[in-house]
Amino acid sequence: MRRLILLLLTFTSLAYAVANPSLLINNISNRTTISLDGSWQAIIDPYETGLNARFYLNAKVKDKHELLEYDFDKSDVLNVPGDWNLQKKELFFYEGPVWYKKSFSYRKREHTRVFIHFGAANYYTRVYLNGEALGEHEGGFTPFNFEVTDKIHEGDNFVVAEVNNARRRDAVPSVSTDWWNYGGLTRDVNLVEVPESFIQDYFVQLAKGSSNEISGWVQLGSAAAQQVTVEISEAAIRQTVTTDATGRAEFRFPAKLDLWSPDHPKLYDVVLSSGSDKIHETIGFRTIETRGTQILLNGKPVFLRGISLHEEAPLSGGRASTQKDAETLLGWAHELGCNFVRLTHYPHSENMTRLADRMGLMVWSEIPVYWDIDWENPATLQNADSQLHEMIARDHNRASVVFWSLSNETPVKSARLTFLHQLADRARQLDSTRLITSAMNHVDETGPDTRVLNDALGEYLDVLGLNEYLGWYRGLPEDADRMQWKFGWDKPVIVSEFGAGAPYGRHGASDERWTEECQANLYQHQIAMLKKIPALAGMSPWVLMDFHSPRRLLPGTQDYFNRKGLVSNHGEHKQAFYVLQKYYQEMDSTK
Ligand code: GCB
Repeated sequence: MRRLILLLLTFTSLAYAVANPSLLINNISNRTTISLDGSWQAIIDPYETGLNARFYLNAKVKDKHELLEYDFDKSDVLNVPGDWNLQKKELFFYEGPVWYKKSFSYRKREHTRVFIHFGAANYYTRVYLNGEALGEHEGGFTPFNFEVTDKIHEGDNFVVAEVNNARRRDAVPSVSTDWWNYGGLTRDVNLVEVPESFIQDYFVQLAKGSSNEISGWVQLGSAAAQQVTVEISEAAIRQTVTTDATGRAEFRFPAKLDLWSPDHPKLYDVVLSSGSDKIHETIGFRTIETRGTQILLNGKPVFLRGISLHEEAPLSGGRASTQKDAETLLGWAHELGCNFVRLTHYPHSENMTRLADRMGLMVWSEIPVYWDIDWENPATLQNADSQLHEMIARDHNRASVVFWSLSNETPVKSARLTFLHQLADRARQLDSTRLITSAMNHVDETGPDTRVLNDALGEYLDVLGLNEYLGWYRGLPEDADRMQWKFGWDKPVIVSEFGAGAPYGRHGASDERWTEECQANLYQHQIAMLKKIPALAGMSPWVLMDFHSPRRLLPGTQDYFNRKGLVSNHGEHKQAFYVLQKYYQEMDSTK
């Protein structure tokens, strides 16, 4: 009897066991891919019927008596990549599962492994190929892939993905955010073909603390001892290493390189080859470190002239996904005079970080540990950890990325400190070359005109991010004139947010809330205040462009938009844009 129970238990747990994605393949855009973007049939499933009804089988009725209560081929379509909210009026507020199906034809190739790769899907995704479960993924902004070599058919295939953006208390982010919960297959979906033994990932960066030595590692997609060559012909570098039995090799070698910086965003063609696999990558080399309250780029102090932005599509709205979206957003940052962008509050698409590499913009990249989350839940920590891992894995060769940010405006309590401490350790273990930061907003009011940032989290960070809304949520813009700031650590400070809301074209007196004049006035007083903070190493005001938010309800003014943009969602530039631009341009010319 006991054996039977044990057997049953094992069987049940196997039946429900869900596979995690395979190890992430780096640099999809330079591999052989077959795009699965375009129209996907979609079933909106508000009562979560699909799993029990086995939608993933994509069944068809075979005779007239058969009962089947779904049919992908008679269902409406959604475009991929894209959120569903802005594609169909009735989905604007929808939060729940949507089942996507795409049929495609495939020609098998010998000695080739195949993976299905998702740039991102918000939030929780289960994937099936030809009716067979591939696995699940949690987290709305990072890539994942599953190997399908043994499951893909010659000829006709179909892939089904159930994407569910229902908010959950234990999720990351949790139930409340000040941005739209866009659901769907929001980034590209591709089949990726690689040789049997292939270069799955690599880290090719300047060694920590050195500007003339490259150090890093390469990981093959199979456990094999094999030679890998790293070549940067423009710098006369050719190094060969041999992987160990797990397919991994580490290396360190001298390199004479022209360093990457905003003024000179030099990128090299780096070629990695092993057996029949060969992959090109563009990598810039730079150092980033701190000394007291300074941030040093390539050994020299740099002030980060930044702006925060959401990944919202300019003009059309919705989740941004195209190269053109990235060009417009970062183009505005460039026009502002920025050398830095804070990509809030989740990892943006790879288009953004690759473009930032080319444009010479330093990047703050962040995971959506936002406001209050379920700090004491080990599954929540595990989830945040895997999102951190995926963010770093995707972008760890980008010169532009100088900060990994762990969190935004999290409440001060001990469970949160333990949680974030573990993430800080983890980030450093995954990448020791970049700086670790977080945006904090808990300050002590030690007097009417004095504020102290003393959040214990500062201990674990390299750079202190401070969000302060003096003059908007509290007090008047003029209060900034008297405000004195102190910090609990001798570390660089970035004022990672300040701002005020104004719909474009609303004019009035500078003390009238919601006018462009009021927003511009607040920027003037903030800039004057920030200039007086000796530890200030940079800033990224809130925010580049107006963005959709379910928390911004004032009719005629907000209409579900956070209006703190310097640019409207139609691209019009508000007065405050020019206030900040003038400050950044003057600063740039005097540096
Ligand atoms: C914040 C948050 C950001 C909000 C912003 C606001 O402090 O970090 O996500 O959108 O304030 O507009 O209130």
